[in-house]
Amino acid sequence: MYTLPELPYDLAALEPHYSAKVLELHHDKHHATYVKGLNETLEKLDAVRTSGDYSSIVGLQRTLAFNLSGHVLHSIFWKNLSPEGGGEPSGELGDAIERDFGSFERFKAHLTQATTTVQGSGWGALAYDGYGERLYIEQVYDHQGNVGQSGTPLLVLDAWEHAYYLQYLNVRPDYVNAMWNIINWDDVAKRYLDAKS
Ligand code: MN3
Repeated sequence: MYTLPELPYDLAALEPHYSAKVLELHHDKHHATYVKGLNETLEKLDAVRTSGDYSSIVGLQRTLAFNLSGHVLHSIFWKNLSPEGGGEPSGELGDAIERDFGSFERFKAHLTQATTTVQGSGWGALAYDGYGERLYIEQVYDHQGNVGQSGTPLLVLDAWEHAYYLQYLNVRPDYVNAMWNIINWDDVAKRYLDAKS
């Protein structure tokens, strides 16, 4: 059984950049729905294996990928944010961003654009490719589309309307620009070092 993780800060901790009401709905309703859907899908797949009737397999595999990826992305997203966040990464992560994107400013512009221009619902993400041993940016459709198989997500930005509409209305760029003030670079750097090793 998968469970909904607790937020690592109070609901109002990310204000004014991310409102308590949006955070509450996003975590307690949306993320919780993916966890519930994930557990239900695993139960259904268990029943399929027991019965030997695989007629529903295609839909269930898609639903599994959607809910599992949704759960993983949101679990990372909450920890990628902090009331003490913002600024720029230093150390090995800062060096790798300069190496693979040219500069922090170019990386920031690229990830901002990838997140704000997602068609429909999706995410922008900084990921580490363990095969090429380098960082790259993903533009994710829904929770699981348009991604390579080798990427470990390090920093993820939710571009679904439920992530910002109540606070930023239709202006997705304002939401993405505000998020840079609360990025927890210590968490991103830890994920980078873990992914490398
Ligand atoms: Mn979301």
